[in-house]
Amino acid sequence: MSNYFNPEIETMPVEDIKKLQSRRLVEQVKHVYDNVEFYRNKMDEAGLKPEDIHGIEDLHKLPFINKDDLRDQYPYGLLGVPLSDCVRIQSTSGTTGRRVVAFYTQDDINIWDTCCARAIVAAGGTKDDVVHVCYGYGLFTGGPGLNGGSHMVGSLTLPMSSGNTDRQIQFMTDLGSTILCCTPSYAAFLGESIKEKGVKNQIKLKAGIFGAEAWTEEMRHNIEESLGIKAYDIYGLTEISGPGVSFECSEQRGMHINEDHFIAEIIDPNTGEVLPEGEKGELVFTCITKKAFPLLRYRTRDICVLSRKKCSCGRTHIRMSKPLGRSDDMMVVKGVNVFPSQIETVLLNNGYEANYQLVVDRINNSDTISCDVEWTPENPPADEADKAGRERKLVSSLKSMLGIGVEVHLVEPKTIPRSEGKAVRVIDKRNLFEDSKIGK
Ligand code: DLL
Repeated sequence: MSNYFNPEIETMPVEDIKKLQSRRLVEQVKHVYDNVEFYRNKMDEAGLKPEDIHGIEDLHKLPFINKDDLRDQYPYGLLGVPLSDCVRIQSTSGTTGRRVVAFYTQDDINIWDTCCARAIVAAGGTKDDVVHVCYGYGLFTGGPGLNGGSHMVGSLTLPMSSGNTDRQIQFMTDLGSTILCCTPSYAAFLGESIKEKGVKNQIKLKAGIFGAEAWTEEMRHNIEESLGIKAYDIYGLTEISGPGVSFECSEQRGMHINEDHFIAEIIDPNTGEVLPEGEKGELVFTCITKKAFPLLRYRTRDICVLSRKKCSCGRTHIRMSKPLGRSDDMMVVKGVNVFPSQIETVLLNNGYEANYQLVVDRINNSDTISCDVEWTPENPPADEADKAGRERKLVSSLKSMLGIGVEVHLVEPKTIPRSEGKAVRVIDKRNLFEDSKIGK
């Protein structure tokens, strides 16, 4: 039985993939030049016309786009089709200017579902499987993406969404879920809960597709042990469609990028110079088929390595390592993208200064985030009750900004450690990023 969803594409000779990419890139550049004023202006500024792009060898001539551009163009500035041709939006977390709203035509959704279907089939999924999706549904891309992929494969799809662990386990045992899709930290938590309930012998899971946050090989091993499955990584980002931009095959040595839809580059995050294959740098994606939200040379800020080394699974699409870090200060906490600047905004809006320290940890497979904030010397709390009241107010403002609970402690001025005069803003104790294992 084939473990490819689109065998002819997934195993296409590399030269043919490059030709396909070139053809699609030329069409896409014309599409954005004709339909998106933002791109037209950027290309005009760079003295570029669509005719100057003949194929992937000319990709480096196009300007980069980054998260600030998305913010400036929010909400409709990057639309490549009339709004009436769009059928869906998805969005990242965050209620500040960091929010990204991505638009999809029905064809764009089909492309996204296909990418996720490839990931499910690579993990051994068939129409006879029961795919249990407990990524969040709604604006987050995790639930809808794997849901759509599972439909395409023809599997029975359980749209569980996140939370309510007892119910998850109940459905898992009653309906015989065979493939689990969720964040790796939730998978680890489910593994423990199943053990505590003593129902492991009633679980039929064989594989899991886990992503949206960094996880280590050690965590993979623990999840595989506790759930008795093979655990596969999946990567993606809202801006580029969602999960399924790349996915792991049974070799578990990097994630194959769906190169018929996305061109990947690695650049030096400081200079923007394109780096040769095998070097570590910032991952940049160009969407060559999506029409509603067609990002070209989008800087992901994820630090990765690419490899074209032959993969014994037979797939020819280039592989990316797990993200090895970020070139900005974004953290993924409880599956939510968090920027320290969002926390700063809340503090400033509440009359504090930016003297704070975030401590992020992972305890019993669940992320925790706490924030020490110095009160200002002019406005110390009157007593313990006043202090507790102010902390509660900050907790609630942070919750509405980030969508997750942050523990807040008000502390005396000048008690947060400074390094070279600056407060050390973030201590991430989770140690999530490992060295690249790709191609080794
Ligand atoms: O996290 C999409 C997704 C959903 C991927 C479900 C996989 C599974 P965003 O919320 O836009 O989209 O966050 C994207 O999350 O730039 C990475 O920094 C991080 N990330 C995503 N997948 C992985 C992974 C979704 N497998 C940001 N390993 C990306 C490490 C990941 N980090």
